[in-house]
Formats: sequence, structure tokens, C-alpha cells
Amino acid sequence: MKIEDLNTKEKNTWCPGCLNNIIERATKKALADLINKKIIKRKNVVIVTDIGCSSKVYDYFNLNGYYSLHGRALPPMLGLRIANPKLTVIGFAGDGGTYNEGVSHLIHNARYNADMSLIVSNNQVFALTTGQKTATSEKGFKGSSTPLGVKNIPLNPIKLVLSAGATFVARGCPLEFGHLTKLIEKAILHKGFSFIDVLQPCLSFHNTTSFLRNHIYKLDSQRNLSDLNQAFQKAEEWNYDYRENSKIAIGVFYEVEKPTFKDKWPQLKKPWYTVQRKINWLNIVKEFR
Ligand SMILES: Cc1ncc(C[n+]2csc(CCOP(=O)(O)OP(=O)(O)O)c2C)c(N)n1
Ligand code: SF4
Repeated sequence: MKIEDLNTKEKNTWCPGCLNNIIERATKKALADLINKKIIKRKNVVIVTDIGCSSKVYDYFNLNGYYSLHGRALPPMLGLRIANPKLTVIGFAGDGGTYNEGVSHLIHNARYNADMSLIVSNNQVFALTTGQKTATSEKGFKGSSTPLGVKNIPLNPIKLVLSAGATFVARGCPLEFGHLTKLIEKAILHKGFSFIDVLQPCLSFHNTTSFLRNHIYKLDSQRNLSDLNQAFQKAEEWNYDYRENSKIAIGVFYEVEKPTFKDKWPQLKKPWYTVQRKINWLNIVKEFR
């Protein structure tokens, strides 16, 4: 299968050059590789999206999918995962949806550890609605809702998800295509909840392209990925701000294997649709007469 086989005929409505194009392409490459190696099946892949520029990505995937509400990609992802364990569930969302409106879903899904992947296009702004601040906008950011500049320090999503107990925590950047592709592949292969915060410059409302190009560096993938303290130290190196001495790590911060959502519930050992229920209709009718 070629990457192009995953394309659709939908008109691309992102701004010219939007880096969501690269995230889309990296995901398609990761999926095509895994499908060609027969590790996953194309018919079992489900793309779930939030609402926003990032979430328009589903229009361009010739795959099964589900459009959810703003901030609400994770609940249907979990539902799909519970309903059919054969599925490879991949979610796409923006930072506004994930770290503002739907932040409780992020925290609890990191705790539940269902086997699914969330890819967040973190452009530090509500992009589709033209540039309002989000939880990850840097202090001082002047957006359409904050002409005087943001007064609070940003939420660090890597630290948040590590504290909530996620078992795969990574950061990527579309300026590093090959590296991002590998991260997405690893996230899909990880057994449990995998989370990638993707630093995605928004060319129209938060263009950080040249800063990221000069300040990102790749984490050593040979280090001990199950060392939580070290993961926190790496996460604390950068707090989504734009100082000249910033060092912005990309790569896997933390990866461990722990029981997944399905392993914790005996009812989920067998897919629900294979369970044969013996129903005594006569007794039911008697009860409600
Ligand atoms: C519940 C709800 N609140 C607000 C909106 C309006 N809305 C649509 S897209 C959007 C911004 C999306 O920003 P983000 O999630 O960061 O994604 P991006 O567009 O940056 O990729 C907002 C506020 C909505 N559709 N639904
Ligand atoms: S507004 Fe930003 S995120 Fe949205 S399509 Fe344009 S460049 Fe991409």
C-alpha cells in the first residue's frame, strides 16, 4: 500500500503551508508502514477527531472515523476501544480542545490507560476561531481575546499527563518529519494510552517556526524511558515560553507497560458483541406486568 492510498479527494482548507499537513503526512506514513508490515489492519483503523483546524485532518484520511465535539475526542475514543478491541484508535485534537475545554477527559484517560493514541496539534492558540489564548499560550501572548497580553504562566501538558499516570508521553514537531513519524508509530504500537504533544506553529495566529527550528533538540532514545523523575526533569526544561536560552526536548519522555483499561475489567476480556445472553422473555414480561 502507498501513502497516497490513504488520501481523499476532499479540498484542503488549511492555510497554505499549514504544518498540520506534515502531521497528516507523518501519520499516513506511520500507518502505511504498519499496515504493509501487517502489524495493523487498515479496516480496523479509526480516526477520531475533536473540532478545530487540527481536527479537520479527518477529511483527508481515507479511513473509518468519527468527528466528535470540541474538547470531546477522548470519550468516543474510549467507547470505540471498549466496544471493539480489534480497533486501532487514533485521536487528533488541538491544544484548546485538549488542555482547556476537555482537560478533565485528558487527565482521566491518562489514568485509565486504554490502548489508544492521542495526537495534539499544540499551536498554543485557538486557531480555527482566529487566535484566542489557550492554556498553553505563553505569558504576554497578545491574541484576539487578550489585547493586553496573557497574564498567567502556561500549563505544561507533559507534566500534567505524567502526573496523571500516562504510560507513553512524548513531544514531537512537524519540523522534524522523520522523527515525528517514528513517534507516531511508537505511540500506535504502545499498549496503553499514548500521548503526543506536537508543537505545531500556526502560520496565521502563532508563528513559532523559526524559534522552534533553533531551539528543539532530540531526546536520547537509549536512556531509561521508565525513569519518571528524569521524565519530569526533562519536562521542566521548557515551559512553553520563548526565552533565548530555551532548550526544547522532543522525543519520548516516558514509556512503561502497565495494565490497560481492558485488563482491569473482567467484563471486557471478551468483546461485548461476542457475549451470548440467555434472555428469559417470559420472566421479564411477568416482572413488568
Ligand atoms: C463546545 C464548543 N466550544 C467552542 C466551540 C467553538 N470552537 C470551534 S473550533 C474552536 C477553536 C479550536 O482550537 P483548538 O482546539 O486549539 O484547535 P486548533 O483550531 O488550534 O487546531 C472553538 C473555540 C465549539 N465548536 N464547541
Ligand atoms: S489558522 Fe493556523 S492552524 Fe489553522 S489552518 Fe491556518 S495555519 Fe493552520
